[in-house]
Order: sequence, then C-alpha cells, then structure tokens
Amino acid sequence: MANSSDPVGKIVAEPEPIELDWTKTALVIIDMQRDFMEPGGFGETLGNDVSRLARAVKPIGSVLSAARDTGMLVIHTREGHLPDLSDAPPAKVERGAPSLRIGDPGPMGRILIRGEAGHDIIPELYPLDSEIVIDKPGKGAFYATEMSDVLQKYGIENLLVCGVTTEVCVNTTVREANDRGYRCVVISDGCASYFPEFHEMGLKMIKAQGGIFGWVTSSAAVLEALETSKTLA
Ligand code: TIU
Repeated sequence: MANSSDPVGKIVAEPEPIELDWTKTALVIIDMQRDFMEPGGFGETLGNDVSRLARAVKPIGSVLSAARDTGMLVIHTREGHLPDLSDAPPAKVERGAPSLRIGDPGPMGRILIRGEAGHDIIPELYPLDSEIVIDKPGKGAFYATEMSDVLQKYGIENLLVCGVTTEVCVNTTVREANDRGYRCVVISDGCASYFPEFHEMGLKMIKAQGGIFGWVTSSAAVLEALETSKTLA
C-alpha cells in the first residue's frame, strides 16, 4: 500500500465491527452509470425518479479518493448489453411496460447498451485507466463476468461495496459474493435506491441474523478506519 503500512483496519459496522486487511480488500462500486443516475436513461424509462440516487455520489467519491490514496484495488461495474442484444435475455428485454426498452434509442444513446453515453460511468466517479471495470449483463457482478478471476488474481478476500441500487444490483452482488466466501462490507450512505424503504430494508437484510450476507457500515467509518491504520504505521 502506498501510504498505509499497517495493513489492518478496524471498521465500525453492524452487526459488529470487522477487521479488514486492506491488501486483501477491494472497493467495488456498482453501476454508477448515467443510465441509472440521469434523466433519459434506463432507470427513468422504468418510471423511476432518478434524483433519488444522487445522495450516494459524494460518499462514494470520498471513499474512492481514500482508496486511491492507499493503493486499494478499485473495481467499477457497469450493467449493460452488447449492441446486438445477444447477451440480453428476452425475458429481461420484454419485461414490463417501460417508456423505452433496452436497446431502443434514447437521449443518451441506446438504452443500457455498451459503448453508448448512457452506459458510461458518471464523470464524478470516472474510473482511472489503472482501475478495473467489469461489464455485466445481469444484476449481480459475478454472473457471466470475469469478477471471480479478477478477485482471485489479486488475492482479494473482502469487498467494500457501494453503488446503485441498494436492493437490486448491490444486494444481488453481495449475495453472489457471500456464497463465494467473500466478506462483504456495504457502505450504507454510498448506496441508494429509487425506493427509500427498499434501501433501508435492503441494508437490514444484509446485516440481520448476525450478518447473514455481510456487514453494513458508513463512508465516515471506512475513512476513519483507513486514517487510523495510516497513523498506526
Ligand atoms: N432498476 C433498478 O433499481 N436497478 C437496476 O436495474 N440495476 C441496478 O441496480 N444497477
């Protein structure tokens, strides 16, 4: 790690504090894409108020900045499909009655299609060239992606997870990761949902029953733990 020579940090979390070896921890930022965050994208076509997600940007930005300072592995994910929709199941494309369907032309390009403006990550959290970007066709970051290979390659055992939306892609990814043996620590204010009650319950589901899927913390607690391990060095 660049600045932090004590590799272990203790994070205040629920249902209990957790010690993480930063060298075995990755920051995973889920789907902070224009398609979910901005008007005219996939999220809005589903009938959602996209302004509800803006609250997660600053907390994620502060953790991302600290992670970059300490040399932590950073992984960004993007939900989206190939231009020919060959990786988009009809059951997903045909679902519901959105104003525009996946693949239809919208104000930010074709909805939820790789390479289009709407599919890209918002400028505030844009990945550095050195960071990993995982393109995923589903809600979870493990299904039909190289996620497992990447985590194994870097010796990762713990995931600090944030992004959107809490109960959809964040929860799905945490459940997939938990079953694969990763400790998931979810940053509550670094997640957001179009439905405030789903955000709250999505976090409760993770930390219930002794942390059935993982731990829940805050951006402030992550920053504090990183800072403390730096000063202990
Ligand atoms: N609709 C919704 O809440 N979410 C998604 O479709 N994808 C993600 O959560 N990224």
